[in-house]
Amino acid sequence: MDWDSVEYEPGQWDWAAKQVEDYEASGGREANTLRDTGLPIIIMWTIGNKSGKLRKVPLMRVEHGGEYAIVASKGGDANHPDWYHNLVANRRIRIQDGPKPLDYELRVATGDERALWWDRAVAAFAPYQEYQDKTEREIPVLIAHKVD
Ligand code: F42
Repeated sequence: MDWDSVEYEPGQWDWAAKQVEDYEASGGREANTLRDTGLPIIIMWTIGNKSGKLRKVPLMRVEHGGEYAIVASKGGDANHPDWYHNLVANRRIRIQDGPKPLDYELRVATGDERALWWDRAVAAFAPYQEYQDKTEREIPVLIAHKVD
């Protein structure tokens, strides 16, 4: 995956796009929490499955043993976030959790693995449970592991 050759297109939610901009500009030293919660975030890179453009998405940091949960909550919206469809089409992503983005590959968490990671996700960010309670859809959880 040659990320450098892909054009970046910021998302429609200005506050999230601004967080990406500020995080990158400071190498992750600033804009690294969700608003004033003090809870850490990461930046995920995906390729748009329709546009072919680079999409950068701030997400809560749910990390365990070098792996990360990607929780497609969108605040408990009735629909999956747009970027979720990119992940279904292409499992290769980048995650920036510090000074530079690194390469990861995703698997969809199901059964016991999903239950385990869901508990980790809620421990990191309690509102995920409220989001799940208010939507009919099961919030997708994907696990990212490091690749070279
Ligand atoms: N969202 C979460 O779902 N989970 C989190 O843990 C989370 C944490 C978080 C922390 C900080 C922060 O600033 C934001 C946070 N968000 C979290 C919000 C997250 O960053 C996204 O803004 C949110 O999930 C909505 O994502 P979205 O892709 O649905 O955004 C829409 C509004 C959007 O901008 N869409 C783009 C657009 O231009 O309309 C398209 C994005 C895209 O990837 N398009 C694909 C393409 O080909 O380019 C096509 C996708 C398709 O439909 O097939």
